[in-house]
Amino acid sequence: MLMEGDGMQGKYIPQQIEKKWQQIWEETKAFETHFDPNKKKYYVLEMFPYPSGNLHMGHVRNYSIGDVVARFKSMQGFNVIHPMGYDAFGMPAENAAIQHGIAPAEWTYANIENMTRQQKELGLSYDWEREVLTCREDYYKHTQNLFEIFYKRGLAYKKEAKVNWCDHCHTVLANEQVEEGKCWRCKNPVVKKNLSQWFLKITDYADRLLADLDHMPGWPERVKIMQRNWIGRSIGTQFFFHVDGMEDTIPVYTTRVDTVYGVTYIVLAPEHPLVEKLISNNPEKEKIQAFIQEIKNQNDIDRTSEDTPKLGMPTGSYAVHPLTGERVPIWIANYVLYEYGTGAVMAVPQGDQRDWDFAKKYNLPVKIVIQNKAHDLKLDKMDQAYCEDGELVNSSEFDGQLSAEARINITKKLEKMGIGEEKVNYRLRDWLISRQRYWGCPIPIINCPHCGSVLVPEEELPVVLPEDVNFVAGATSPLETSESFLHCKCPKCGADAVRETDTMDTFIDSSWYFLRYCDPHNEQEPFSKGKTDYWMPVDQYIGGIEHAILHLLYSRFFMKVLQDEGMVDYPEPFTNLLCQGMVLKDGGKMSKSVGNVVSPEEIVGKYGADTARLFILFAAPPEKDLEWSDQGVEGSYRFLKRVWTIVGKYQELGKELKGMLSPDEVALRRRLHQSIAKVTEDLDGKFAFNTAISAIMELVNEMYRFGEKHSTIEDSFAKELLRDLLILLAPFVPHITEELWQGIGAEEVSVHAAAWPKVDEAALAVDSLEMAVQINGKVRTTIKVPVDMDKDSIEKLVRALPEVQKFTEGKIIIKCIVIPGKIINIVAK
Ligand code: ANZ
Ligand code: ZN
Repeated sequence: MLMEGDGMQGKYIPQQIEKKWQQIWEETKAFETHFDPNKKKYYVLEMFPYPSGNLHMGHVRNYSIGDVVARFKSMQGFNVIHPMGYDAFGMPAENAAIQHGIAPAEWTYANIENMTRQQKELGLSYDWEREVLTCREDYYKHTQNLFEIFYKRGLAYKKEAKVNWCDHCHTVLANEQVEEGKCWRCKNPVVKKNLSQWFLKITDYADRLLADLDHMPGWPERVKIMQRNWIGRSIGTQFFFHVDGMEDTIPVYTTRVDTVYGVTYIVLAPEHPLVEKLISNNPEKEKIQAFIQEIKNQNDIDRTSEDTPKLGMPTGSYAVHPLTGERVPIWIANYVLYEYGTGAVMAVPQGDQRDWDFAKKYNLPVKIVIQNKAHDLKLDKMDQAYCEDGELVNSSEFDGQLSAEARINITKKLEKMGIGEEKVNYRLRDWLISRQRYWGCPIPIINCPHCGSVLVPEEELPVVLPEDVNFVAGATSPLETSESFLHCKCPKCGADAVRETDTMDTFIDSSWYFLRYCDPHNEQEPFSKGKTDYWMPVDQYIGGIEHAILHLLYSRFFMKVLQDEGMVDYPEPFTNLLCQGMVLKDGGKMSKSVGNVVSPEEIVGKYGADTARLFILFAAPPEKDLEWSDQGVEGSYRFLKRVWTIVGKYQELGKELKGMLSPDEVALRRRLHQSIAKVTEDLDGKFAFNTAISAIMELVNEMYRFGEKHSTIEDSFAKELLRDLLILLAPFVPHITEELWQGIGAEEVSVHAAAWPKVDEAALAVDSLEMAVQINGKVRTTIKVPVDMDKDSIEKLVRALPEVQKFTEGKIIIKCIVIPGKIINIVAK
């Protein structure tokens, strides 16, 4: 017996063959792709990494998945584009500069070099000719170009606003980058600051971003749900209350105007501009002002969370209910946000839990206006709000109406009175893109004392990042310290002016990189339409779920704007999206702080890239979390050694030339074609890599069994078997298959240039024969069974036949004798 890992080709030493093939692939430009409108394209893309310094297992998983898809599609005959690049602007580079005095560019390029080497050592089939680095002038020049397009379309504007500020990162953040009140990057609490900042008008696209989600069957449902919730469209009614004894009105927004007769007070956000006026005659004025200050320091998430204690104070003023004429008190409370709706709500304790809690705490009245027959709501029996729809009571002429029709009718009435209308509201806010940091794309704006904000003329782009800056932790934007950068002339009037010193959110860089890959060397424009018309949209995008509402929403927004600009022909960038699961160790996420990190370099060094890839693809379906297992890695390594050995062995066995297959060979060929069918089905859009790999493992086991029984095999079949086995394995383990391919005498120089095998339906067919079934001496029926079926299985089938059950009803089967190939004899009494 041969030892596993040995073969007629010598020992399996992955470190040697992997290096060798990586070099050959690079020299022969094996994965370069070319624009060719005559060929059907396939665009597979993995989210490009931030150059933090080293690949982690999450990267390896991401890239391995993409690489299988790319190689598989390419063997299926598609013109595959599979690019890679780096999301290279960002804070860690700048922090390195502050802490260690290394220039951000130097730090970044060194990391990119190291990570690219690690990627190459994984044998990934990237077209490196298309590499995109967002921090390079040849890229950010076009990012600036796109900003100018947004600006000219009225989609970029500067506004003073209360914004999210991270004191640790020393910059502002977009709403999408605040997670549970904390900075998404450093987890420090976010505070509010009033600053003049640049925004992109993503809210103009809220309805399209929402509506198109309904036509994206290739996206996971949970990502679409997250985006829907983030956009947060609601249909309601906006109308106003008069302030008693004043000219002022208070507009409110409600989705439950059917509850309007249950309003017992009004609540304003502490930031509401009317507050000052309403409290001006209140003797407690100073106390209220102190309270307002306190609330302003609470973040929005805390303020609206169900479990945060509701805090409030009465203003002392009253509003007049427009339908009943009743006077209701006006309060200020933490649970109303200034940025949403009108910053004021009509409070209905019966129908809203927050209002209920608040009313109970501050002894405000509760009125029942929605009744439910099944519940028979009574005030003294309720211990929480009743938030559902129902039938209106205590609601004047609307009594007896159901909530849904009452909403329409009450809105109509308010409309007639000239004080309200139906209103659609979104939770989505405009995208704040200014960052007070250095290592990002400069905003191409010049601030002129006479002309205000002026765009840098297109022909003067890029606005280059200067190098004469000071990185002082906690200082203002470092670009302000560069004299050479700061001072310039206004392009409009020629006066002395200064440049904008904020840089752009790096999520802008990543909102269009997939377009640049289609045309990476274009100096004139970000990309040519001809190129993106052919390559776009991305057919398969692969990345982590953490980008569900950041990068994935921003990129969709960009595509739509560029479509309106006539630069692209598609409304959506990514047709299919796969969100891979996490890589865990001992049940927890691999992380430096926990100390459970397994380094890809170490695994690749010890077992080779093929083993690492195989383990990762085999251990779990791609969307599920994957538990790291050293035994699993060993198992994958052992399997590859088995493949190595069996391929060698079959080359020796394949000598016979009898021109036809023996029954055992027919059975093995059937197994081969079953495997081809299974692997093809599993890879084609399903990404069931783990079950595809098990099918190949079973085939290999079958080959071993055959090899123990026989000393020869029909030569032409041996060739087919080895060829197809290596092709099936090639997308997963590209090096070992390429090496073995050289020995089997195949026509194509590379396994990766071979065509994906077709299933031979004839090989799947199983020869069957007909057998008579005798019961107590009489032939009652016949049965068709495969030739190679064993006696026990035949007996089971026969006992289940309806005829057999009919003729043995009420009797016991004493004997069932199977004479293979002939007859089945049943004796029943
Ligand atoms: C009265 C009412 C009665 C409400 C009831 C609900 C239930 P969505 O669906 O998310 O749009 N609201 C409005 N503006 C607010 C703000 N600035 N801060 C906090 N809450 C605000 O939610 C709309 C509902 O949220 C509105 O409908 C309002 O409360 C509250 F039985 O008005 B409702
Ligand atoms: Zn931060």
